[in-house]
Amino acid sequence: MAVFEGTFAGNLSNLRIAIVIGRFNDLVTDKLISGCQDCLKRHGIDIEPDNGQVDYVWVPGSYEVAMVARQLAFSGGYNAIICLGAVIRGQTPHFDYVAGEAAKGIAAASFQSGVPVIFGILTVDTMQQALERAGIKSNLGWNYALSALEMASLMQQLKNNLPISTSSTDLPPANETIALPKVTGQNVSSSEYP
Ligand code: INI
Repeated sequence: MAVFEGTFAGNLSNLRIAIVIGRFNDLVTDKLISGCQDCLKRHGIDIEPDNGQVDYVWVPGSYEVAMVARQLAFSGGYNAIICLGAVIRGQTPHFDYVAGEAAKGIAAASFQSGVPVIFGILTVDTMQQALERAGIKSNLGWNYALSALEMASLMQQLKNNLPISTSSTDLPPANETIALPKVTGQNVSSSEYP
């Protein structure tokens, strides 16, 4: 029986990471990005957008994060994807819909693609709670980046060491672009989706 565990050491120069960020509540999400970048940088990752190791994708809000994360995951170009957002409870049930769909969508993107997609969506009652988690007390952006590094490392280890072949059709090769289903205007049965 083997033990597999992600590590944070070694040469991470080949690692490619995408960060998907909801612009809604960007007072908070800007700070989560800074936390993420601090962690990645201190693990030797080049965080400059122009240098190709970390890509940044902005979307309107947390509701849209999963859709983009899924597309990035299926592109085969990333070892991990970090989703950042801040959903703050208001007077209406809106919070539950946005937070719920974001969580479900991010889990599905990860599960379907086999690429680690990190859930970095703050779900809180007040702006104060959000800010406390985005830099005032601690910055969870740091933790989300660390989870991405750990999962990228773990998935690589599993890929290299599992005793059974993982080349079956339900796991996309890491370096191969997977065609996303075309929108035809007709109903597409769920079985046609990867
Ligand atoms: N998006 C958030 O990221 N956080 C929120 O708190 C939020 N609230 O409260 O409405 C929010 N709404 C926007 C949503 O994510 C979508 O962008 C919008 O509904 C368009 O699809």
